[in-house]
Amino acid sequence: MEFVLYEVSAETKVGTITINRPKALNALNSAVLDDLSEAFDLAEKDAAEDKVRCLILTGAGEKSFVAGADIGEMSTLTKEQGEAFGKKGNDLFLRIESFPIPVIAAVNGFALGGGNEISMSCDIRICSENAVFGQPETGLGITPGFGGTQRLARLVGPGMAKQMVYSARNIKADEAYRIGLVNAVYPLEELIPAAQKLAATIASQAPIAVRASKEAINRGISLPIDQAVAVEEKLFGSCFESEDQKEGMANFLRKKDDPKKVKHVAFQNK
Ligand code: DAK
Repeated sequence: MEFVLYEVSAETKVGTITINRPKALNALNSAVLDDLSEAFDLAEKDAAEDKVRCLILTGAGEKSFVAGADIGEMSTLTKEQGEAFGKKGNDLFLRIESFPIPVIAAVNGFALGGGNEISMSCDIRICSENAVFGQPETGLGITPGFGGTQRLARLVGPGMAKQMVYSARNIKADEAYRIGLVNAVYPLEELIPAAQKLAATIASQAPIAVRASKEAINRGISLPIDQAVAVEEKLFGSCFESEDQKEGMANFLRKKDDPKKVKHVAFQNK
């Protein structure tokens, strides 16, 4: 992969995917999208083998997470090529959203257009103090095209999403935090350690339960509540009789009997 790095910590079972095109502020061209797709293939294989339980997605350098789709490449696209480019991005972003394990976006600078959109396809966003978010597309004569109109409205509400999209105005980290676009803001040098800590905490919970929780939230969010709780019921039920469920609950009961019996449960993903 020319533009993407993929690393795994065997100790914490956390994988990190880094978009590595800093000279162009990690803008997404077709080659980057292809490399990202390959990195997620590797991560999916590792997740199936229980080598990775949580992923971090970040950008190389200290200035930018992703400064959007590559404007140079887009400027010369025909309608057919534009459609193919859009499909490549949308397929990838949908895949990240429904990826079997959680994905944390560690936003280390600009997250504009497709950059904000890829961060919104992740489960959780945290960012550095120098992060800048925005959907500048209306200023380029297009609408957001990688799900921005849809995911932004779901995350921050239609009023704030409309303001950001119609005005093409960027917002800084503190405002992104205030409107709920990111969960936390850190000094730049603390961002990756914080993402690793959060990812390791997630990776230490029962994997079957974490995956089922992700599926329940994702599938339920666009359903009426009666259907959404039915989805939850099924996924809740699916955790029972797993070794992790039995051990997790037995551990709690042991603790109640005798606090000295407290132990860390190393969940087996079984
Ligand atoms: N594309 C290509 N190159 C980019 C880029 C981008 N989006 N953003 C930055 N770069 C490049 C610059 O051209 C420059 O390259 P050199 O000139 O050094 O070769 C280098 O990165 C450094 O950028 P600057 O010199 O501009 O750095 P500054 O600090 O001065 O400014 C900036 C940083 C982020 C404010 C500025 O670079 C900027 O405004 N960048 C563009 C941001 C933007 O508008 N992004 C949104 C793109 S629109 C679709 C689906 C989705 C999309 C499209 C279609 N379909 C369904 C078909 C998505 C659209 C978008 O994302």
